Amino acid sequence: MEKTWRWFGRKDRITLEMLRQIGVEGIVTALHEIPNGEIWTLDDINDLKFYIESYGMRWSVVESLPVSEEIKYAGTQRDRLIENYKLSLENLGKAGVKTVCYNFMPVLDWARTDLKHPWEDGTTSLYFDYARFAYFDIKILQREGAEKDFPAYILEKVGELDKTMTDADRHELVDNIIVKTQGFVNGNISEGDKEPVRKFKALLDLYKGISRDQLRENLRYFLAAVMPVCDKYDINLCIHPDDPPMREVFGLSRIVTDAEDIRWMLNAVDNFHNGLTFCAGSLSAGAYNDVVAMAKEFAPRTHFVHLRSCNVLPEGNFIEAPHTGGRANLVELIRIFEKEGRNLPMRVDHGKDILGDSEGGYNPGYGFYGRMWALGQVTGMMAAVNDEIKNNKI
Ligand code: DNO
Repeated sequence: MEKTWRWFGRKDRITLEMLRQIGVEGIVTALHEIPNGEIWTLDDINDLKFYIESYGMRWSVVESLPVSEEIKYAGTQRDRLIENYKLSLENLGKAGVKTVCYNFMPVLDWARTDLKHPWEDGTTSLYFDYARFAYFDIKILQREGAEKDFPAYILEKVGELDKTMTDADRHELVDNIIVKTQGFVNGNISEGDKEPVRKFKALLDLYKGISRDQLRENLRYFLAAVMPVCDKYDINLCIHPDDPPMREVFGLSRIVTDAEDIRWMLNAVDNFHNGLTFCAGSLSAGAYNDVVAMAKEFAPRTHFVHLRSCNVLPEGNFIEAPHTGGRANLVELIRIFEKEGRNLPMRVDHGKDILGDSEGGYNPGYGFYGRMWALGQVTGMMAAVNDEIKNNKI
């Protein structure tokens, strides 16, 4: 696999010079300053591409070319926005940037409740606490009917939390769930927004009455529309699984959560260019996902790999584990994807915050030392696996 790194553009404090020194071969990035739905011009793409190349690396993957909410809920502007998406894809194709990651999660991209969950060794990692998530939904968003979506033991915990949560705690929870984890990935809510909760509720309202089947149909419609451009330029479009892989969040369906969902979306538009970002971290957060079996099944349609692992905890919680642990079994995944033989771009996904990362002002999960440490570990695993392959041991 090609060792890549998610880099947030020229403003990123982690420079391309630093990345080259730690063995990074390709860059994963986006035109982060372009608002969702607008066209990525060939000039803007080339400008960033040449900058990356001037450091001896290539722009391997776009993460993400965001799909506008209107495309996901089939609003009146859907076809115009799909045309824009196609033009952006075409420009990427012309520039030779040919792996494009996106997701189809309504309103909220990935979800975490705690950004600095402490480990005994003094490091921290990202964490999902189901009761705190329910607290946000029921007590802060005050979403109609939210109580019905949670089991009794969680409702009990929400009641307990309500007795102890301070205003500052509530503020932090809002920040963690809909601001700090979102601004840099999808732009629906950004840091500095005055009333994030109100804005968020308005976005959720746009999806009222959209069933799971309808959302699936909207994904199929989008894929069918963009595939001819992908075919023409040989672009591998690869959907990111829903993170966490829950079938419903805030009353809205999620449609890329397990093997059955992925099978459905690959068959809905059965084209090699309609593929998957195999995010081992997202998938391993679902106890029902056998991540290794999924990798075996979907490797032929995987175009991009995110290596990370989770531990599923009781009561619907999960924690991001070190890359050598957790339930994803990264060694076995590396065997599967290396044997695929397509030099798939791979990035270590989030790292733990170590050695002062948490004071570094990085996007949550994207510190420097933690990810560098993980990349070192994965580089070692890859070397061992490639030795196994070379010597016919596997
Ligand atoms: C979080 C990321 C996601 C991912 C997008 C892809 O760290 O894994 O935000 O980039 O969902 O579209």
